[in-house]
Amino acid sequence: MKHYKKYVWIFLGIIASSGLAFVLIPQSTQENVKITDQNATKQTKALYSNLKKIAAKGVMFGHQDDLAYGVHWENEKDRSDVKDVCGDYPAIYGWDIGWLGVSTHNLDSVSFKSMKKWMLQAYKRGGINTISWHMNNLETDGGSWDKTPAVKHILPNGKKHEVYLQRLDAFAKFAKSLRPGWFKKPIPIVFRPFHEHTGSWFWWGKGNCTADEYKQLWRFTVDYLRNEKGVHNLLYCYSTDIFSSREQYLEFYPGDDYVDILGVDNYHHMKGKEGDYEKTVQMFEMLSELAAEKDKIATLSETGLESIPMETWWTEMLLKAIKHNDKTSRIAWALVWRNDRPGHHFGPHKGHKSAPNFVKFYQDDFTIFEKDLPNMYRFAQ
Ligand code: BMA
Repeated sequence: MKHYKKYVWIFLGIIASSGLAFVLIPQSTQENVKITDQNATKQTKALYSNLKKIAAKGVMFGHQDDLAYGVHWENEKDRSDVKDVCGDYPAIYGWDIGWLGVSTHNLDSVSFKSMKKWMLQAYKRGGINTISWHMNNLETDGGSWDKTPAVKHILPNGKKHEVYLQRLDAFAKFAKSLRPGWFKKPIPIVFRPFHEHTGSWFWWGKGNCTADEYKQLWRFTVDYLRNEKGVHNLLYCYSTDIFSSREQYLEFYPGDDYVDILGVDNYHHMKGKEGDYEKTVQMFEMLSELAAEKDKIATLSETGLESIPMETWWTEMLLKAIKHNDKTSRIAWALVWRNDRPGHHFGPHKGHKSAPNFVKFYQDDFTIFEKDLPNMYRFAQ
């Protein structure tokens, strides 16, 4: 009997101390993170909170398809053109899921199975993954660049709505399958659908759908993934192409409750032509102001100069514009597009004439690569 009492006391002690811990450890750090999905995993909320913090300290470097292939190579274990040049991996990894649900490979021949493997590798090393979606035109079965109006048809009650749901189901399955271990939750992802809509080259772009249709599509997508499919590992990034006013940036904006990160894709004004630098700085300033007002994160979600003919592009164009002033330097990351072949690459590669300048960019105290990252998936104490 006496023996039994001892265990009761131990049990009560444990309950009391965990209650005390509950009171003493501030839950606020977690609960206060206001993101689109209030039921997002703890790691997803921590990522958002850490992205915000790191944005104030420097700019993270990102590269599309970094681990999948580079100029003159494909599918080599642990290889990366960026690492070949500077010795470290990018902090941000871009992936595209165009053709998900209809093919085993994406539109650039990256198999989804390998993509998943690379995303998990990046995560385990501490890197951050972001997904864009060059979705086919669901009205015609053409590519993203087929401008036939399709948005109105894939909205609820539209004739292609069911097809859209199938695509979202495929994505939900993919997103939920990104588990780093048997009992682990899926890894956080920055999801950036329907990008560059201020341009008119995609079927979801300006001129091919109305702003209202776009907003409806965005909200439907978020609600469906979050509420119907139970996907809770996403941060949502809205990204336009170049813009020249706040009004233009916000014309298709679905609302603060549906967006976590404000992005811009800027290739047009990154060419080193007269006026480019000023236009880029202005745009970064507007983006940074908007993000600050909305208490969100700003990013240069895509950029690059095809095949980088300007040898000093890394420090004299990209970094200089980001470091221009207090506002521009709040850009959290800059992601350059893929390294496909000598005539179509946006990252550096070994032997390329911009490689020495990229090393300078890498060595700059303001740039952040994978090894520089703190643990992005834990709330800092
Ligand atoms: C474009 C080009 C294309 C590619 C597409 C989607 O900018 O790189 O070759 O198919 O992006 O990644």
